[in-house]
Amino acid sequence: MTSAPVVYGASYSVYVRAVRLALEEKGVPYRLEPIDVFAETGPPASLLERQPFGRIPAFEHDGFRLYEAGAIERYIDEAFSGPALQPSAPSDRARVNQLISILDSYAYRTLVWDIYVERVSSPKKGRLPDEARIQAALPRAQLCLRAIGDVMDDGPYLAGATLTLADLHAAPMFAYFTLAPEAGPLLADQPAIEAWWARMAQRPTMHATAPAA
Ligand SMILES: N[C@@H](CCC(=O)N[C@@H](CS)C(=O)NCC(=O)O)C(=O)O
Repeated sequence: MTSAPVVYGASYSVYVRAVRLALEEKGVPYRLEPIDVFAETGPPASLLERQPFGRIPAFEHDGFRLYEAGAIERYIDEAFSGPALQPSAPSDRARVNQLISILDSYAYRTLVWDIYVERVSSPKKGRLPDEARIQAALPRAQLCLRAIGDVMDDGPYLAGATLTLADLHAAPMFAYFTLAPEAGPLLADQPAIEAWWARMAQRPTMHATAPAA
């Protein structure tokens, strides 16, 4: 009998949500241990023991500690029963990994930090948006969406016919990005991604992992 895995982090985090989505889609019970990485005092020491870069999520299952969301998601898919979230053909699996890498390397900072945080999140905290930062991010966002759209082809999921980790890695980023008015026109140029997001946003696991108000 194995113990329930623990996810260390906060529900507002894109990467924590991606890991939770993998657990939810597999039907694995888990515990979310709250850690506020943006606390004024900085990341708590208990997090730094598990994640030396002070980022969330961290993860533990049966004494096995892991960090980096993509690695955690792959572990969850491989260690637990439930629907497979990675295709078995090498070329299809490579597409999933390529998408996860595009999301981490290019999309996360541009879509979430440069556009969503500047336009939506910072103003809520009383800061004026950095318009120059947003404007500079728009062509990069367009490039990200075009690249994802090219890999996606006709979909309906990002890596083809079935739901994979690529969808679960992307959806939390799009959940924030699409709250910014800049997202509408950018997505209108990528109808397959727009339709994908409309479907993903309705998944019960997206509701189950929605950030706490
Ligand atoms: N490469 C890390 C990235 C995790 C990450 O950036 N998490 C954000 C929250 S979504 C964070 O902890 N940010 C804290 C900070 O930037 O100080 C992973 O894949 O787990």
